[in-house]
Amino acid sequence: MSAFKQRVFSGVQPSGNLTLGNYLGAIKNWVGLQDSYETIFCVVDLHAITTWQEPEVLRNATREVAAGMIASGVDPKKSIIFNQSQVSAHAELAWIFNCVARMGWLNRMTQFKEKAGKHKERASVGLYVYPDLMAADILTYLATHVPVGADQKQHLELTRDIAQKFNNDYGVNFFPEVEPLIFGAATRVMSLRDGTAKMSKSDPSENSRINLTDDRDSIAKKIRKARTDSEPLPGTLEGLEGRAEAMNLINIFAALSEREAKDICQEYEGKGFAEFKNDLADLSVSVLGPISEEMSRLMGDKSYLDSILREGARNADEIATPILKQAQDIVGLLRP
Ligand code: AQP
Repeated sequence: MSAFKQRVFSGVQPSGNLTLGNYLGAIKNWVGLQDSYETIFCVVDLHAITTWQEPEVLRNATREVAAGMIASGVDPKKSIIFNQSQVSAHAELAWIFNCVARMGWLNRMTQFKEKAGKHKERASVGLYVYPDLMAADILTYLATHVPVGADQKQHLELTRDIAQKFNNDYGVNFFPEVEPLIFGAATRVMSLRDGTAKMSKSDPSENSRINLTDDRDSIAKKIRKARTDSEPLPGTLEGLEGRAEAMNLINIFAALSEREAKDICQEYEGKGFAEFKNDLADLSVSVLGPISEEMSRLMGDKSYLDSILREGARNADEIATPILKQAQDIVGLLRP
């Protein structure tokens, strides 16, 4: 039995509209964890500023991500919901981790390579050390489980490396080995325009993604316009090999309907995409429509959202600060 309390931590950046990828890969999965773990969910605004954000847009997006979590079923009475910059322990522990992590480890991070692109000398230093801050987000709560999409697996491995090196360097068993929770039928939702690219908030094409703020009409239109091939649907998962767009839509269908992808294949065997997309559009609208409407209602009540974030930050700080202090003591930082 682990000496660590079972605690879940996860976050989303307020770097644009929440997407169906954020919902199926992360937020939807958080909802069911609230009854079996102590759960802490964070709007990671310090991560968002690793790439330029217009200040007023960032403030709005921070509230909107909180609204998206609540509208999706994250319950402020069961979970701590707050934004990262209100709890200074994240940034303080991240500095210690900047001194623990090795350049060679960060050089291997594929997300930095993808986001910095060809001009990495022009990327912010913050973007480079993003995984150290993510490790601090998790470990300043001694969280044991982290529900994320498949794209975050490498960063969670780095979090484990940092925890292990810290424990080894200082001869302690202070930070736990965190476990990624990557589950659901759509752990990597792909762009609706290109089945080989991840659906992302920052994709310049609006039609590449479904935003959680999209109204019912836009959701249905984007699904109907989604890129596909000209073959009928196969009856098995093997038949989806080499058909990235078809596989993506089947996975989205399975995740939204909470069914197995193989059963969806069986049901639509030999059918064309027009019929399948009609059904997927109806399903998407029935699941996402109410979330979008609740988000817009919540966005009309900013003082309620701010009170949730304030209260959440107070509760998060109560857990994080004593843990940070212990880490500082272990390192030898004097606080007389
Ligand atoms: N396409 C996706 N499929 C499955 N899961 C996804 N996640 C993001 N995109 C997908 C998961 O959502 C959580 C929050 O992600 P994030 O906002 O912190 O960062 P990200 O992964 O960089 O998301 P985006 O949408 O791609 O943002 P931008 O465009 O700003 O970089 C994570 O658990 C992530 O796995």
